[in-house]
Amino acid sequence: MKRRDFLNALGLSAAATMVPGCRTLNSALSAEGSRPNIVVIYADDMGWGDVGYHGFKDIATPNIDALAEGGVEFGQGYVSSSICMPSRVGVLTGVYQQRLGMDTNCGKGGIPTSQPMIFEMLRKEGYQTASIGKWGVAGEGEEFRPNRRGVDFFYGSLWGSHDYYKSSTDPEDLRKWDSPIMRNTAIEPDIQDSGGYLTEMLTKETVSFIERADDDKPFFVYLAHYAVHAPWQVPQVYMDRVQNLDSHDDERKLFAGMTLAMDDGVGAVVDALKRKGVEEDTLVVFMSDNGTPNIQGRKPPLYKDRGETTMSSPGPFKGFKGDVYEGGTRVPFIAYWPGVLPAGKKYEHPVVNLDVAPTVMSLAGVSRPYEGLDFDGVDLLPYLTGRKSADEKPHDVLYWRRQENYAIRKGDWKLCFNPISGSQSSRTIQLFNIADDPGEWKDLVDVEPERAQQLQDLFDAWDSRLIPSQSGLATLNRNSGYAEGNRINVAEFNARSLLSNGGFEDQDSAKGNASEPLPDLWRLWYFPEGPAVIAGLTDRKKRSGERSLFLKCRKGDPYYGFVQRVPVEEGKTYRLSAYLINGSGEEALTGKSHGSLSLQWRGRRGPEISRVESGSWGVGLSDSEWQRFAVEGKAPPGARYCSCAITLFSSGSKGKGIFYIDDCEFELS
Ligand SMILES: [Ca+2]
Ligand SMILES: [Ca+2]
Repeated sequence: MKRRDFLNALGLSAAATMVPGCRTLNSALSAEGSRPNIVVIYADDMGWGDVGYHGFKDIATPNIDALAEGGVEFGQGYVSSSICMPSRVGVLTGVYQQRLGMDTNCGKGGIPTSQPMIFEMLRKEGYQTASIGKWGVAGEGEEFRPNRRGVDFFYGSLWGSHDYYKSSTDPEDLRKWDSPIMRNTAIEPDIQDSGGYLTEMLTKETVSFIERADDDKPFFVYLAHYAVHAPWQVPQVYMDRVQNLDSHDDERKLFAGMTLAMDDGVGAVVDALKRKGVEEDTLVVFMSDNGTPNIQGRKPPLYKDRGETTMSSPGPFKGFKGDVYEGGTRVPFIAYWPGVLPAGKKYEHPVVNLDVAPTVMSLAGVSRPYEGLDFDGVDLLPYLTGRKSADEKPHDVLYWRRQENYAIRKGDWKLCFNPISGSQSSRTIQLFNIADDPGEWKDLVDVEPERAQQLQDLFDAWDSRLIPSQSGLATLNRNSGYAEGNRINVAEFNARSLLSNGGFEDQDSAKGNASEPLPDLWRLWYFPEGPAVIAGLTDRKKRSGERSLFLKCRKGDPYYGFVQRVPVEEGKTYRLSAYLINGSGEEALTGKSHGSLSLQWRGRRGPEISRVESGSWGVGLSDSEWQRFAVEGKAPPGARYCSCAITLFSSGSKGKGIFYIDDCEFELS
């Protein structure tokens, strides 16, 4: 591209806008008649409170802090997903990963080859490209491997996270924690052979790539550190250097050691740019792929409470990795380019990792992908250099969706639903004002019902157009009838009973052993695993609506029933009730079979704490009148879940052993 065309492509006139105290952007771009180099450093599982420049004193990140001081820090920098793989798909394509069917971590599929990755686009524009560290978007086929996706130099592992001291040389160990370290397509010797530490090895390879990069062509390096993801491993040399930090516990200090090793690497990369004389010709982006995980450390309890600083820190935010709360999605995010981007600027409008690819591609003179979907992110440079006015925002709306979790942010308002956030799921749709309450501790959904509904509709308009997930997991709460006028009523949804569909009018409720059901829908669960339980929806006997659920008690099957796990609050009293009726004539439940309704209290993980059971029912069950059974109990200290169970011990039923259930309810008493 001729220089004039290139500048036009960037939207720069000959008299470009001056950035106070900076070179003009076009003088920087044209000084050597070449395009800038680009370094994107993507940390793993680093939370908002894990960098010094956010004001945290129990962590040491002098080199990352120096990037913020010498560049632009984003006060509201988001990732498009709060877990590894989808976040990486977003940053490496500039497209909402859900539009490519990649909403969640999975080993299936891959970034469609019809959608160019940043490497493929930059290579076509004459860049030398490197991907160092965690690839993490591997997919099943060879066509998804880095060297097939525009990467000139690859060093790292194809799959998820990695042991820092060990690797395998067996190509079959692809998805293990010690998966092979690859140099392009060849497997490297074991890490344990060299006594290396993976964080340092990635730094060394990045520095080496920069040193040997051809001076005639710009380079692009994507450095995807495994740090600071588990496992919790760090050499003593780093621990010695963090001894003086004022940490609230040893595990936070260990985490600080791991972080310091990565921070050293950031410094080494910037030093390499300086030594090569290209620091002012290089855009450096630093960010994390998602926020603080909810499972941290070695000391029980491994599952942490919202707002708790453990090893990694979510700072002031609620939420963890995996959630759509700010603690999962708002991350450290910096753009550094001395002389071009202002130094020490704090940019406060929301931005997202999807902006990285369009920003980088604009520097290469490309405004949209050659094929496939257009960018959802935007070129941030006009916003950062003052070519756009200060009140113009890069994004009107941002969206998040992973399986059943979703969120939308428009202006300062954010609507979100976190039903699959482990033991701290939310069963209602929530509304927060992020400007007043960035931590999302004050739910305003009842205060601003119209605003909540507008955001829900806006979300559904976007979400209903998404394609199915390549993971094969269905998104159970997608409003796919939105275009036909179906609307989810937020107030009605939030007012629903603790467990819905106890009347069994919905086919989903009869699915056996559903792996991760919505927390508020009855599901069939049976023990032991094995031959399919004989149960299902029927209209033969019903108390309400069109259907009830029948269970057939086979001789020899020791135990089965109908169970649902529901989040509960300790100290509150709950009541489970259900209507039951026996089968008639030959199909009736007979013999010694007996069952009960029970409330089984459970903590975050692990065994039951205690239970309460209703009186036993069985052969006395009427075959002509529906009978109501109920059990009530107070959630004991430590209870986070209640398993609501209608179970039957089936020893010795002489008939066909069928009984029916309808109109189950679980409610606050
Ligand atoms: Ca991650
Ligand atoms: Ca019914």
